[in-house]
Amino acid sequence: MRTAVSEALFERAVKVMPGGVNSPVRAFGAVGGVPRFIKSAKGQYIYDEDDNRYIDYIGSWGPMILGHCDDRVQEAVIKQAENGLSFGAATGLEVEMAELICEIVPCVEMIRMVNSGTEAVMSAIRAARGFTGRDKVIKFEGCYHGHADAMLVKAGSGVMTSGVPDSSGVPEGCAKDTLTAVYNDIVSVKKLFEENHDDIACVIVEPVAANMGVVLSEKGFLEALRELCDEYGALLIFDEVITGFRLAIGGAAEYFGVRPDLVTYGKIIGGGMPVGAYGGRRDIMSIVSPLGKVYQAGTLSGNPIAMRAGITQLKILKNDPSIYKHIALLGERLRNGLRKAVKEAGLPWNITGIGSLSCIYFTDENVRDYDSAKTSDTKKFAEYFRYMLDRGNYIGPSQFEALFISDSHTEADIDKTIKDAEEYFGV
Ligand code: HOZ
Repeated sequence: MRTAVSEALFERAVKVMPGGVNSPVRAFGAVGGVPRFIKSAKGQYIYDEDDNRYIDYIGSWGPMILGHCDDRVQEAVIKQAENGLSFGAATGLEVEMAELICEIVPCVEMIRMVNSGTEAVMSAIRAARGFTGRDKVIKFEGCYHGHADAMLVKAGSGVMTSGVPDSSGVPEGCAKDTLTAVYNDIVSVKKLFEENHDDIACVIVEPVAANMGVVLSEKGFLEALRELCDEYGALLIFDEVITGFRLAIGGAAEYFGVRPDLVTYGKIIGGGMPVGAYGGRRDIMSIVSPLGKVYQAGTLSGNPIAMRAGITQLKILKNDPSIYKHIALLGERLRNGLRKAVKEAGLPWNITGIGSLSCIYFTDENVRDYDSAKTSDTKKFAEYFRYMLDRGNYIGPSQFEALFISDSHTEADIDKTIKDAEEYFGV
């Protein structure tokens, strides 16, 4: 595979950007080799600067549910751009987007647009603290909620491969109110509530933990969180940056039938444009400025191009439930194929996933939390990653990321990926 142009770009990049990238995982530090510099994408494929084509299993980390460059979304964005790129003033598009999300997701009665998942989480936590008058937040080890100071405690995603569980540069004061519990272990949450019962503002959780690989919430776990929050007067926040509008049109809240008080969204609602949002119960959201005393603002929030892209994709998803069936079937096909491959090769590796999200762990442990996810042999993952990449399969360059499937993927794509994996495993 040709990599000369990517290599040359990386050489220039490291001189002017930390690690040569704008987001750590992209540097391929966890897997080795040169990061591929991507030039374009269409449907299920991405193309790098050396003109290599890959089946893309990242999909911009989730938002490209329809696939890249969907004609309908592209046309809507181009048309919208003719009217201006940013106004810093109220627009009808923001109203349309808010109405659409409130209609699709019953637990969202009011919503505020921001520019990223990080910002959404940061703001939702501030609203939860303002509403409850409490400071402490419970998060789960291995869950990633963006890079706001208070969330960089035992975080997932790139933090997990950095070898440092907590980021440097976070003042002790910012992290002291962040309590960490064990994913899928309700006893660990109960204990924190008992020790801090009047002080906990909220519990924030990824309803499917998709930043330590893909770890499913076990039956009853989310329900038990709901009950504990109710018992102790704390708010339940679902971080649906990855699951929102992907697991089902109403996200994980709909899929699992558990109603959070607040929900956070990221890139998915922008159809690939930089967006985030937080929303939920009307009484809680009414505390947000200018209605209430919790301040939060942003010039680019509700940006018209991002709104247009997001509205277009969301409407397509809302009107065509077959998309969810298709991506879930392909996810199942991939997981079954990989399971068969490792079984035939006599290997004990674990394949996890749900719907269009999947992961392969190089461990024989049942992965259900941060500690078990960490037992995966990341060196083996790196070798597997490079093998698959060289054969045109672009999966996340870290053990602790999810693999995403779009509506543009086909059975033939999935079968090619399975065949490459079979070869790698020596089947
Ligand atoms: N931390 C992101 C995935 N969970 C990666 C973002 C990126 O590199 O674009």
